[in-house]
Amino acid sequence: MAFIKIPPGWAMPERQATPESVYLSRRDVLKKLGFSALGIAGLCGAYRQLSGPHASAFAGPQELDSFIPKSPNSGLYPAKRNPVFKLDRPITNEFIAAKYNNFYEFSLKKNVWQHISQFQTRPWSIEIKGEVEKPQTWGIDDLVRKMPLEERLYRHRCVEAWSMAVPWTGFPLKALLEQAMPKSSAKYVRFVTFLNPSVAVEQKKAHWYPWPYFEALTIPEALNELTFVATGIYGHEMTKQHGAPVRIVVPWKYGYKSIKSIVKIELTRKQPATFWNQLQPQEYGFVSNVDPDIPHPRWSQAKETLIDTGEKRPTLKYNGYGEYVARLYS
Ligand SMILES: Nc1nc2c(c(=O)[nH]1)N[C@H]1C(S)=C(S)[C@@H](COP(=O)(O)O)O[C@H]1N2
Ligand SMILES: [Mo]
Repeated sequence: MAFIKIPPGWAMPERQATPESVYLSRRDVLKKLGFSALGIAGLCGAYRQLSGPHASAFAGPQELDSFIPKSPNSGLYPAKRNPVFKLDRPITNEFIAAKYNNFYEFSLKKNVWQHISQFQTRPWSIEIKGEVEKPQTWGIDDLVRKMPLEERLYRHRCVEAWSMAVPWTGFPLKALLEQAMPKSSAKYVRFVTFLNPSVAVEQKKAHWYPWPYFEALTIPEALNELTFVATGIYGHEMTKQHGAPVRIVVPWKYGYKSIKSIVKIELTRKQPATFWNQLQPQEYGFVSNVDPDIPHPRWSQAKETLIDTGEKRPTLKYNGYGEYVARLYS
């Protein structure tokens, strides 16, 4: 298998940017959105409708707990933050990120959080197979205990032109693939989400989609140091709506490449089909790198809206991760 040279993290331009080390509190967000001190007092415990890209309602810490699956590994979070990965913007408010999701298995709208209460993420296993010397299956909790967890701050850019910036906890995909010993014949990595239509109701209702959700990367993309297997978010275990118990995070590509709640990883010789590319190839490619200069056929990609503050920002080529990945595409 081709092991590739990885440029040092300090080569990243965001390194100069102001670090944001604390998560915005609900109060800070309310302030940013223009609510007065009086308004904040009046809002205590209440839900507030927001327009535009904002979450339909704020979650509170207690409600958030209901989104976090019970597991024997909760003591491993928060993991130590890897200081290499800096942001050029504040971390997105956690409570808003919990109520503004794409997870089509549960809802075709952003209100995924209202459809996940029956979703069980234990027991859960992940299988690795295909072009590897050591195909194997791990139980999620054995896997998490085995891998060295770290926290990373990444930007996330959805193809729909909204974005967030969140602390993920997990480990590089490369470390996981190495356990299975890829053969030199492996050229691609395919990922598959669970299938359980009785719980994930859109897997039954939205019958025109080819469930279960599937995605793929090339081997050099999969081995890039940015490509992350996330088992946690915001310093605790992964919430159901963000893809519990384990998802992939590919921060220089549009969000649909970052597949949630995976059960299978398969190394292949040929380029695998991917969910959105198979459905609408004229709108969604296999590669799907974030690029402000290539408009979606139905909208511009030049700007993006931050989901908590509503701020608009220019979109960065490779979502700002060109130092790590541009050479993969030259
Ligand atoms: N299994 C699965 N994974 C998925 C999706 C999905 O519908 N199903 N949506 C994708 C899209 S379009 C985006 S933008 C991100 C959203 O991640 P978030 O809800 O954690 O912000 O998940 C991606 N992973
Ligand atoms: Mo997305």
